[in-house]
Amino acid sequence: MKIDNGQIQDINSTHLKAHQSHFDFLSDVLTSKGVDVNNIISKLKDFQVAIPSWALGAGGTRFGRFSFYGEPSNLEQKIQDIGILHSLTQTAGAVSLHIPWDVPDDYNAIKELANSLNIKFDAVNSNTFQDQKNAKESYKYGSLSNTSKAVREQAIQHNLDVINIGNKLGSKSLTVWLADGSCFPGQNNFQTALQHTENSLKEIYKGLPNDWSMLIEYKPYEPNFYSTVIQDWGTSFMLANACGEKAYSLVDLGHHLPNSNIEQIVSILMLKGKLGGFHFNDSKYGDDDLTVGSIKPYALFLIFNELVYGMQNNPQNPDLAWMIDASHNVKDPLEDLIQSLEAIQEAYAKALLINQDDLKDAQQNNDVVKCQEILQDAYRTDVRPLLEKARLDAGGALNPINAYRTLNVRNELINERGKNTVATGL
Ligand SMILES: [Mn+2]
Repeated sequence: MKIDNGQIQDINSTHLKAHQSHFDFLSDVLTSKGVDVNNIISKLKDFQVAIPSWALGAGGTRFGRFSFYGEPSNLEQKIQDIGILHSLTQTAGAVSLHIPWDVPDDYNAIKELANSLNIKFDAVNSNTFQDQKNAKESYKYGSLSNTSKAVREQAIQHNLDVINIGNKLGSKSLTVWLADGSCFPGQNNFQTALQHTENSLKEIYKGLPNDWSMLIEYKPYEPNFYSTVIQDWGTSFMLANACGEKAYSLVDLGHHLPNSNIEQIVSILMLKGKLGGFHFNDSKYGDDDLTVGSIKPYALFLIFNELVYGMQNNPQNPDLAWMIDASHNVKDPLEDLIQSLEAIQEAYAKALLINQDDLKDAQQNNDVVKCQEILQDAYRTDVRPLLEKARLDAGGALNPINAYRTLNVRNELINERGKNTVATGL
């Protein structure tokens, strides 16, 4: 299924008048405060978030999985789904492939399809957290950190293969997330495990093309429950430094212990020029992979404040690879992703409202109350008309969820694909 622009324009026409009056009002208010509204809209239009190839089907838990009808059963259909998201939201202009779940059969055909839908290939993700069919060695006790050289070599080779696959598609970065760690005290020697991991990453780094970057993700626990080799941003930062200038840390919002100050982590990594990628989701208890902004929208806003500050003040930090890394147990995956994209844009727009000069003055004068007023004035502004305007100008839907439902997208997909399709992934 492909949504054409005429269908979106038809649906938009019924909401245009309401949008215009909301936008005019907000635009007047913001302009009177000295905000450059057009600049914010143009930044929102430029902000594209990659959709991972594993997020188009229903997610599961270790207790089970409830499938969602009409799921994409191959890479072509997954890219078509991202095309639907992108045509409605105009903010999902990239796909992040997981290897080996989504290895293309025909590279040219996949590239052409993505190109026709305006979708780029973002970071490619390796998988050494599962054993693959016919694999010689097992990752049961770790991959890049394993005590066995043969296992480490197999895991290194897999990452090199992933780089090759990504290179054929135009990707420019490799994301490494390791499940390596231990479930019980004494199982691992912490130092040996880290040393093996560092050496293995250096081997992968040697195979990285010059214009590529390597993104090192961290996570404190799960699937191992006593220790994780790359448990936190400090470990990821150390490893990135050890590998070289093309290696960076990747922050996944769900990969922190409760109440971690993620905005501070983001800020420090950008100061050091080492924040390379970012995975969006939300959580209440652990790595819950819930819809972005559904639980802690204010924390998301504070994180975006630091991201915006870093993008404006830290030329030493590269452009970031943005991706949604969420799972959908009970929602239509496409509707869930639309809600996440909206929440990301909303937090970004609010962060862009902050007058950084005023904030700096207030900080300089230790005017704590004023600092909070500046942040919360931005946070309390309903920026949705700005998001609508950015989508409208780019050819997207004023209200993507409404358009998705009006166009009966899920029913169309079920008619095309049937009820019992299953997407590859977890
Ligand atoms: Mn992630």
